[in-house]
Amino acid sequence: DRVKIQSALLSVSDKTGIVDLARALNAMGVRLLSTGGTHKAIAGAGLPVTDVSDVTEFPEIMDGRVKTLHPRVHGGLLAIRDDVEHQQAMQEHGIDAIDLAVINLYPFEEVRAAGGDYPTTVENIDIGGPAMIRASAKNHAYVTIVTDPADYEPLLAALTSDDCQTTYALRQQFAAKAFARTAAYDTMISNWFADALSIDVPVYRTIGGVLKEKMRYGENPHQSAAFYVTGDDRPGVANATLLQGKQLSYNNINDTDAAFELVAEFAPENGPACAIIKHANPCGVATGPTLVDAYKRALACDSVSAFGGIIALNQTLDAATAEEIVKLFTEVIIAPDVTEEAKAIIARKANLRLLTTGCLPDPRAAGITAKTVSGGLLVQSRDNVVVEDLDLRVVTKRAPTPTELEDMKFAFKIAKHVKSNAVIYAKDGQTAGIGAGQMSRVDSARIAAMKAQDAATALGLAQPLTRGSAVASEAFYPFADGLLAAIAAGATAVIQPGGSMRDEEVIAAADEHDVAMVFTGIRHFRH
Ligand code: 93A
Repeated sequence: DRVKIQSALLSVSDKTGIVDLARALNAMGVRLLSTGGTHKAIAGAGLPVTDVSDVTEFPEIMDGRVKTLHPRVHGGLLAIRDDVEHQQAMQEHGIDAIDLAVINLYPFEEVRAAGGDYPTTVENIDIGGPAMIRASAKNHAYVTIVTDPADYEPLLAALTSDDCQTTYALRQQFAAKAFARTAAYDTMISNWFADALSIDVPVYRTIGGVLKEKMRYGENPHQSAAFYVTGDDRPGVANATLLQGKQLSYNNINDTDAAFELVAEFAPENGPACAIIKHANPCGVATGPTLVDAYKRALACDSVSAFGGIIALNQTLDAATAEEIVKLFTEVIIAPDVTEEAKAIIARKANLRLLTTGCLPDPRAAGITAKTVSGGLLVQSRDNVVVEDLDLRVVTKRAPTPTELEDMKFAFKIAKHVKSNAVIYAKDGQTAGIGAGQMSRVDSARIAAMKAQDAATALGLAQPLTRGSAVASEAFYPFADGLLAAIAAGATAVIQPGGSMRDEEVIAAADEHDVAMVFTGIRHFRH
């Protein structure tokens, strides 16, 4: 199963390590072939290398769009070496076998990320490269395909130790990686089109990404896990900078994403906001006059659950907030930025991960979300509805006061990020109690009220913050019972989608208790 490498085609956009690789291959007696720019780099180092145009006896044309798309190249990669007819074809058409292909692609992802204009981005769609990669990978019985500069070293190690040969197992591994690369490349291209055309629905979109890192384990220690990046430039955990602390775990990444997406509902210019997340659900969210106030107010909602949580901030982490945060055990902080002073304070906790993103993601932006089911993937456009854009309809006799209305909107924003059934009590820009993930809406209302009572006891308050609060439900109340549970907890204002068969009954119950209620017409299921 060993194949001796006698000839190699090198065609790379990322020229990292290519000259060293060419030098080592040359020293082992491998004949080198190369395309324009790569040829220039290798020949420039004084190494013998043949230009691919001399092999094809055809010049590179159309600004390089057609340089390797030729039977002498593809025949050399695809020929079955011990097939008599293939051998005849090679002789007849002057095709030489190519045993090793080293190829990396036009930097489509980088050009896209750098905000390249439409024609530039299109020009960076590589055609010849993927064709050669796929041809080589298909013919891995004979051909070795290397698509990643990180693999030059292992390749050379294998060749050096084995008389310039590769094993079938190694070629298979490289082939698998090669197809992953071309698949991810095309995914990036189709998603770029979807973005460029503002296609908000999951057609013409494919799901896939490039391996960013392997994790030590998944949701549980017996599960393996890896993190793939999709090339989407949405600021967040996938492209954040880790300033300190160890690598993020699978659960950290999931929770950090939930935290940052939630806090991004609060535009920084409207004032500081903080969200504290546990198990992908918020255990406290608050705004405040300063960032440290926002943090303290978020923490007050459920300081017990906040232990070991994830903190997301909508503004630059400052020293005052950092001083408060380090008092409690926290897993991750994510913020747009951090001051030098705050950085030094966080540094006192070596294990605390600190991530910065530069800015917040746009909650109104289009995009997709996906999850797996057995044998399939469910894909949908992201929930980019923002409560400020909704036409809120007052359905009760009493209209909400301006303060109630603010708290309603605040609570509904949070409801979008809480597992259904979600019930959120809020007062003065602070969550008073959050009920998440219950199978019954009444239970969510009760749990939220119970947590508010616990918080009041812990803080030594005379009564829980649910007294005189606004309550949000992410989906309609099917019966009046959930609403009555909220009223029993002291809510005076209710925001919910409406649209239940029993809306009349629910509205009547609100009116009976002089509660103000608005319908959003939009629900935020999160299952
Ligand atoms: O423009 S292409 O789609 N047409 C081709 O025939 C072709 N052959 C190689 N792109 C092509 N390539 C790509 O050129 C390779 O994938 C590689 O990324 C790049 C190397 O070009 P150079 O050696 O001129 O820098």
